Amino acid sequence: MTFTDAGEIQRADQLVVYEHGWQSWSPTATYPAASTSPRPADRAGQVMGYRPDKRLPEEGFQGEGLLAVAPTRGGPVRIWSASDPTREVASIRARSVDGRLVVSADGPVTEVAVDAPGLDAALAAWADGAARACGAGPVGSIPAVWCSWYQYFGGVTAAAVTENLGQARRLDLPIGVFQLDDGFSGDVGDWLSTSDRFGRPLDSVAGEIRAEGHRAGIWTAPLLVGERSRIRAAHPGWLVGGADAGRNWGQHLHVLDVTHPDAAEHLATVFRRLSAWGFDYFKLDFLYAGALPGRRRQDASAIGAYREALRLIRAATGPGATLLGCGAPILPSLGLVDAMRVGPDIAIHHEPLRSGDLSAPSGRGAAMTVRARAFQHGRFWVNDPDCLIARAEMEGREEWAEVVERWGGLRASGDRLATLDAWGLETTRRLLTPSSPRPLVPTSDSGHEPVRGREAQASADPPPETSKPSGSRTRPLIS
Ligand code: 9PG
Repeated sequence: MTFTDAGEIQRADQLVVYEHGWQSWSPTATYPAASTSPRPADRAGQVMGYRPDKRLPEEGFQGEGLLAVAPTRGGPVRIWSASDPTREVASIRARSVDGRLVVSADGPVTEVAVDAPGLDAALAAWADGAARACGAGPVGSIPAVWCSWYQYFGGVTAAAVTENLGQARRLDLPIGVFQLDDGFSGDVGDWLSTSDRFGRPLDSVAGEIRAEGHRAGIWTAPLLVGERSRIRAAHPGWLVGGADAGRNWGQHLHVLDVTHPDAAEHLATVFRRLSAWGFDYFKLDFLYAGALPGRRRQDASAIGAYREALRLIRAATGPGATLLGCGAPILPSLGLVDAMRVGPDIAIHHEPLRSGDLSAPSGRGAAMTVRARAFQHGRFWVNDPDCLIARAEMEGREEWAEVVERWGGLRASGDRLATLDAWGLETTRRLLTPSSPRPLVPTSDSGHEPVRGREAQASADPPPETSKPSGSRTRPLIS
């Protein structure tokens, strides 16, 4: 991996750096140029939360396919980005050298200078171009969702879904999609069977959701194959050689090789079956696995194979289905998903537990990265900030509701509805609207009406130049 200098800017002490992380959960923020962005605590943290196959520099920054530099006192924003992120995503570094900021990259990048009223507006203008070039959009609207994960986690049961369907009806909540999350399946990779603990087959759950007048949604991690799964035992030849997708669910995770015709057919069959059972909203999780380098059956790049996997899923689910990427490499997904998780998991605790790592579940980590990717909403896809958690045990629930309302696109509820208090219920009801198709961050030349209400506040947000560089190692300027 060789880095070649791509640009240089004087007076690093008067600059801020916007560093864009690789996948949904990767920290993304703006920092004083003389500081250093967060690093994973260990190799496991890097695989799950950062870019697994790229070394990080000791100091400074490494944006994955996107890095911007803005003067603190205003002026043109310089943006370096992968020239064609649907083929190759260069890592883009910035480091201070004798008071200057030196930008370098390990692959093809394009630089633009945008004269915009602030960093967000500049990134929005860049995103308009990237969306056009990669065939992303037009962005539609997605109905409000209920999701089982943030209350029930891996312990979800069919009975819990039934209970919340009943509560949604009694409370007359405007929920369009009921989405079953992780916890139902026999094992990682065996997506069509449910465990005895979950209690019922998937077709019956989908039928019940639809009979209540909702769309049925389901979580899978379609490109993962668990060490213990039946599919791994039956088809060891379907795995990407040498690709390590990390550990979760108490087991080692392999990657499905979609360049193997039988594995590709298997993937399509899984999604055709889920569709036939009535599901038409698919949360596709741990997608970073599909873009890991490794030995594949056919000569395909990691990103090429990843995009082929998403095309297969689209073809199998049909044009009417909603695809939500999660744990997904952001820029390689352009043009292929309807919605994208743009931050790490929300949690009822504000501070991240795993050694303070901002890619781990937390209120602080989610708010930071969701805010930093707001400009992608309505341009690339519907941004998913993650679920609203409105129950009383949620630390800082007012602040998180504000993030979801202001910087999010997709509106989803993550609570057991029966347990909501008056504030929780009122806030859930108010926020559960279909997502707005309108880009969240206006550009100076976007032709949009000057936005009003909460989004007007977004555009009038103080640009980063009003913040004082703190010189801190990990604290972003915009939080
Ligand atoms: C289900 C969940 C939810 C959630 C997703 C994803 O071990 N890990 O590092 C790890 C990271 C994220 C994660 C789970 C584990 O969450 O974002 O919404 O669907 O999977 O397992």
